[in-house]
Amino acid sequence: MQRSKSKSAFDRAKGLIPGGVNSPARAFGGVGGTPIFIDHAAGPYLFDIDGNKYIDFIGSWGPMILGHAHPKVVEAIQTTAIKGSSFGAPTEMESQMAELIISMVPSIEMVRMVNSGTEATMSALRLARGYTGRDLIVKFAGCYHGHVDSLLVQAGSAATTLGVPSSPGIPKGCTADTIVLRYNDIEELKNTFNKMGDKIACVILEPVVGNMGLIPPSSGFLKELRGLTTQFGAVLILDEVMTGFRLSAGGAQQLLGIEPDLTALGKIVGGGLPVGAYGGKKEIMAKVMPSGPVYQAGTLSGNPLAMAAGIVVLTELKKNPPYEKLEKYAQRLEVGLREAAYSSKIPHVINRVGSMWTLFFTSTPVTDYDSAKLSDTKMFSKFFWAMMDRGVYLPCSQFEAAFNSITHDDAIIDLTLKAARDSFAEINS
Ligand code: KE4
Repeated sequence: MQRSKSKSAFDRAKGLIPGGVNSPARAFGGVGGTPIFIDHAAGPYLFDIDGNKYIDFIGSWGPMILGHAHPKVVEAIQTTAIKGSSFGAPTEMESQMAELIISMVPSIEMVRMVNSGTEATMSALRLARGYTGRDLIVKFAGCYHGHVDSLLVQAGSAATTLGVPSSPGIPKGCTADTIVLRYNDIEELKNTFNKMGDKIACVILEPVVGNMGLIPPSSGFLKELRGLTTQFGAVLILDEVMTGFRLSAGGAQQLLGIEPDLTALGKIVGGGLPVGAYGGKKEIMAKVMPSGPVYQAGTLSGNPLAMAAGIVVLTELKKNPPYEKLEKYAQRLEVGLREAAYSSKIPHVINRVGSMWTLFFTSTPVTDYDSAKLSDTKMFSKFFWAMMDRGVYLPCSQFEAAFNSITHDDAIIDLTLKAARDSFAEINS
């Protein structure tokens, strides 16, 4: 495949935008080469500016569960836009969106719209600290919750694994109250709570991880976490920016039977427009300004266009739940990928929950960040480009999850498996 137009577009962009992209995840840093520049998309397909067509397994990193350019979403945005795009004043669409979210996510009794997943998690953290009057927060190494200062940390050397900033520009003070633990490590969790549970404001985690590649919670981990947070009066925040409305209509929490105190949402809730949300128990949400003292605001929060797109998508997911179909097709893909990798004698692990999955190039089970990092990223990159050249666009990093949409049907799965068989053979030659 020739991609000369993307190459020159990238050269142009690099002189204008840091790294040529408006988000690092798109820069192909994990696989090398030039990112493709997109002209348009439809259903399961992306079309780049060189006229190449790809089966898309990124789906805008999660939002496109109904496929790209869904007619109902397009129509909702068009008809709303002619009435004005933003007023800075309340509209009834915001209440309609709130009613939808509350009806679909059982633990959410009240919700506030924001403009990104980052804003959702940042606001939920501030609310948990304001509600409990405590400062310490717990996160897990490898989980990503957006570019929130206090969550851009790596495990520190201190015995309590207090966080140290993982980016320049973040003062030590911002992460000094962040404890970083190992995902799925129940013992470490228990020890931490027994040591300082009464000082912990909240625990935030991805209930099913997408940002280390796909990692499911081990059995008992979430239940233990719920028990400890309840016992010590800490707020349990589930970051469902990726998993919300994807793993079931009520997200990972409904699929796995865990009831958090607060939930952060994003991606699907905006139908591809910039939307985030955080919500949970009324008693906690009532602390958010102007009903309470915890400040949070946003010029474009709940804007009509984003509400229109999100309402269409959530309504569709509620009325015609696609989850059995998503499971059926994704399972077929998983089995086919295993067979293809196996017959090429390539060490691999596939982690999957519903329509989120990751093919790791490793022979070690992937259960946390350390085990994920044992993967052979060079093999991943070779596979990524072999698939690209066969018209399949995987997430451009070993440490990201792939996302199927309802348009990734049998025919698409067949095309993907054919490309995978040939790609495994190529990289193994
Ligand atoms: P945004 O601020 O990017 O809308 O959401 C941040 C966020 C929060 N929580 C979870 C679990 C997330 O996965 C994300 C964002 N996900 C990345 C993909 N790993 C978005 C891609 C990007 O940063 O460009």
